[in-house]
Amino acid sequence: MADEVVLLDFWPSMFGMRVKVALALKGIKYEYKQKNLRDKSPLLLEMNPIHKNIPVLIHNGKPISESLIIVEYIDEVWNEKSPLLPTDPYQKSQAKFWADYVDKKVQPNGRKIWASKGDDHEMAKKEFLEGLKVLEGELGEKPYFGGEKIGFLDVAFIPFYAWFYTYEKCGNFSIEEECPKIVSWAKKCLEMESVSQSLSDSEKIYEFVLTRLATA
Ligand SMILES: N[C@@H](CCC(=O)N[C@@H](CS)C(=O)NCC(=O)O)C(=O)O
Repeated sequence: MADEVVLLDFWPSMFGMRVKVALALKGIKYEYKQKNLRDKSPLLLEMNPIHKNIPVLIHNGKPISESLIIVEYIDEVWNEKSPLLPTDPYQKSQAKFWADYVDKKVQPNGRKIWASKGDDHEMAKKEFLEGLKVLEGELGEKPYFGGEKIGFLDVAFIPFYAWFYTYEKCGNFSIEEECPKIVSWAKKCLEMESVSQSLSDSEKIYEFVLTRLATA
């Protein structure tokens, strides 16, 4: 029986983009269902009753939530093509550590850059760039965080590139000036169709943020 794969998502979500990149790298066909987060559908509430958020991957009727857990699941289920997590337990722990770092440091500060004002906004800008610089150190001279090939941390972090334009416009800074290696890494990832076709348009994300701020 063919696998039935459904993704519940909302297009600007960096978390949803992670899942799209992972599915594309593995060559998995799936049904994409755009969800309205202001008026949550019975399907979303049924599939993710705990957090009630996207993304949710539904594989043969069974839901999986939380983007990093979903990417790990995809990697385990469809492991023949483009393995993402290293098999070595220590290397695996490190990839997961840094993906968690992205969620704890990059995402909340990035959000505060557009969603806050005054001291909070300034602090977020500073901490966001500090976080990127730490990641730049982790990348070192490697082409990808995963080494010679795209890996788990690359998949976890690359969707933020689609948000860089918004952070730069709202924060009035240049990420390329501050963290040139991160931007070259992102451009290298985007050379892969699986990545470029899975990321939402940066300018549309910025328009979405402006509309959200205007209607908040
Ligand atoms: N930790 C979650 C975060 C998911 C998340 O924050 N999703 C947002 C969209 S970007 C959402 O569904 N928000 C709606 C809500 O929480 O009501 C993950 O990695 O999947």
